[in-house]
Amino acid sequence: MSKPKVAVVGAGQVGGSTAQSLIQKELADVVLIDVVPGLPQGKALDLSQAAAVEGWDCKVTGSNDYKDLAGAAIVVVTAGIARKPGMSRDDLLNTNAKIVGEACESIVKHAPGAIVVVVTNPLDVMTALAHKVTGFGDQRVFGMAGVLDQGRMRCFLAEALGVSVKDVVTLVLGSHGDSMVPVASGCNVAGVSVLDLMPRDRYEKIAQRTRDGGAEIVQLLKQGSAFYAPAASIVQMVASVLRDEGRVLPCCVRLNGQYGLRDVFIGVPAKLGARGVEQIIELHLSNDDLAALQKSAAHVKEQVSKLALS
Ligand code: TXD
Repeated sequence: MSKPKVAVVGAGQVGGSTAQSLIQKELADVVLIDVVPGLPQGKALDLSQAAAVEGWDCKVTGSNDYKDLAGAAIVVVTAGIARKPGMSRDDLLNTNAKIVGEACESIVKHAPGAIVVVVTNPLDVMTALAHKVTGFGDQRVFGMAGVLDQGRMRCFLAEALGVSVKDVVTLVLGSHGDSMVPVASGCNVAGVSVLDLMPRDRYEKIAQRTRDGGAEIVQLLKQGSAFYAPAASIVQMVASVLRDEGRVLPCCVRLNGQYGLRDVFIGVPAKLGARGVEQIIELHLSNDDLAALQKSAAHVKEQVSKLALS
């Protein structure tokens, strides 16, 4: 039986792991696209052989030609450079804007009906750029970051409290950067508020570690940034679209008045189904959390204005 096609632009660390996880779950046939000759072809061949060993019934191909985007239901954009120790995500702005802009022009040309999931950093700005360049509209262009940030926080809280990650619920809004907004009232263990389980200062340290979660890994790896958890997060979002699951996941989406914000891409919970972003969920936030989200959005707007998009 033929499977939907997912194109992953950028066959680097995140792209390769994403392709692996997509075929492992038998969600889609995958095409990896990269500018480096041989890289996507080599990874695709290796992954095809892994699939043969494991019995995963999916095809993986690699290409240096954007024409091979044709027929993709979803295009995941991971192309660009990653951070080095000491760099912020914003330091990647100009280099990655050029790469993501080009990729999006090719998506319009070769996969005009696709849903676009943006991953490249700085995430919120690149998602705004992809929205502008593709013109695909608010439903079909969104970014991955919140699933990862919430996962990181879930990992830290489960470890601190000595409980299963399965029972920890977290809520992280805002930009995928220093102004990220972990929300204490949205964090609980099997329904019990996290602030009833640990002192506030301990919670605050975990919230800060979540904000710094990417940088902690960059420091350790010394070359490149995180990729296993990012890939797992991408695949959760892609699965919700391909299987029309309607999962409510934190996504970088364009707001249209929700949270008092307009025409800005920022992380909030959204329902993901076959049409992409099917609903934006507006939470009742405390004044402090709302102010933090608005501040985060102001930062994204400022960064977007540096791109001179309009
Ligand atoms: O939460 C999130 N959104 C993120 C984002 C989590 C992890 C990583 N995040 C960002 O994704 C990271 O900061 C980077 O901007 C991207 C990709 O990270 P990755 O770790 O995969 O970087 P690599 O290994 O350097 O891979 C990037 C690939 C590399 O193979 C390049 O040759 C390729 O992108 N590249 C291109 N492919 C296609 N087309 C063009 N134009 C192109 N330019 C570079």
